[in-house]
Amino acid sequence: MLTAPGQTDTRIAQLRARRVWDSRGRPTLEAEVTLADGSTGRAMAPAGASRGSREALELRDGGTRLGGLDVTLAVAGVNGEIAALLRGMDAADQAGIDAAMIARDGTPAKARLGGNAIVATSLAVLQAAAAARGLPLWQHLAAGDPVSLPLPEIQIFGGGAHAGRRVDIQDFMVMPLGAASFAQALEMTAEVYGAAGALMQAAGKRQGVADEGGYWPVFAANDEALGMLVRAIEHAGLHPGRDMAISLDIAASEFGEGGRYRLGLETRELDTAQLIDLLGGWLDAYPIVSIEDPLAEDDEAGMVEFTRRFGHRVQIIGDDYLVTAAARIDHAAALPACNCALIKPNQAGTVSETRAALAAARRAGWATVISARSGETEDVAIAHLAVGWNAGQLKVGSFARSERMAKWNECLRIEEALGARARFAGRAALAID
Ligand code: 2PG
Ligand code: MG
Repeated sequence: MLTAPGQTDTRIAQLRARRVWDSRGRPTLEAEVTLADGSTGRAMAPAGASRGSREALELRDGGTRLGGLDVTLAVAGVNGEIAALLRGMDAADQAGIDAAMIARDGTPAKARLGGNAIVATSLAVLQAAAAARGLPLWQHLAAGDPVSLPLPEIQIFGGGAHAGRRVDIQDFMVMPLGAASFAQALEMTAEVYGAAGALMQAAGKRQGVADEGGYWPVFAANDEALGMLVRAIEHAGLHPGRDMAISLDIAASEFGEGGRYRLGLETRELDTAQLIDLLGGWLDAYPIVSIEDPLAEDDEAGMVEFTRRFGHRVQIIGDDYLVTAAARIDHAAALPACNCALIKPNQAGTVSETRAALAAARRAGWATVISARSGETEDVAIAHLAVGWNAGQLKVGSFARSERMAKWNECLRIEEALGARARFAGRAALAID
């Protein structure tokens, strides 16, 4: 392929990976792509703690060093096999590049080359293609279609697998429904996060933060956290439900299997119907607008029943249950189970599969939430995916720790760049009216 002067040459000239460190101080990898015209793109792989069993698998070294978590094999795979495969391919052909990596890996869950190696490479290629066009990533992705700043879902208390299972429920979050802009949404969030910290302090319960920056959950019962959340919203001078609503990630696969749920903070083991009733009681008592993974990933009948009972009044997000897989979303939509999909690029393993999952959710008439992982980095690509794909909602953890704030702050930059054209997705982005 010859390029005329002034044109870009988006063939991949070089791909390399290096080991870097994530927000939990664990090894992860960064991929860096250089194109023939000199454009570059870089991306880091995040890592989950509460993972769905059908997610793309991370390739970790195993053994005893660094807890078995090192990524030298994954880095070597990028520098060797994947680099040889992609050299000379066109970075503008994301689908072709992702398909080539999937085929070369040859396993259903990307176990051989590693979902971590593949997703970092896929995102780095995407970044390089945007750079070659001289466009910010969100604009490259939008391809002229309408975009919006996402309604954020922000953690205030972190629990479950992110806080030593101090409480059962994983994410106690807020959503600033009354905001008119992304900038205002963050300002309202800052007031609530500050108020929650002050209330925890006054109650003698302020003991630092969990993995995603939410306060460490020193509560005797799961619903004590919900009460505290409502008080924090009120102390911030906001109206619970109208200005600032509650969103939960139950992450039920972490404490449930085979239709039995063992909640450490409740007095008994619950079956599916009892857990649904418990959560239904919370929906009645608190201004909750969104709930993620209310049942375990293996409890499909429970998901269907929960959706039948509450799908008309609350957003029901599938995370571990759907694992950012278009086929699983199609399947769930037909049941129906859920009305919203969590979209995590590293669950799918490539940009193309992530985009396909988003498209499947859209076809089903569902809402979508682009999401970070509990192990994150300073990479802000997901902020651009949320805007450029017009996903409507974004979940990146709490309102502390810079691997979280970097993403929120990137959205502020994009909102500013859009100027008068900026549109905030707001309340309308939810799966419910
Ligand atoms: C989730 C995520 C983010 P993890 O369950 O939605 O909170 O957690 O990355 O540990 O899977
Ligand atoms: Mg989740």
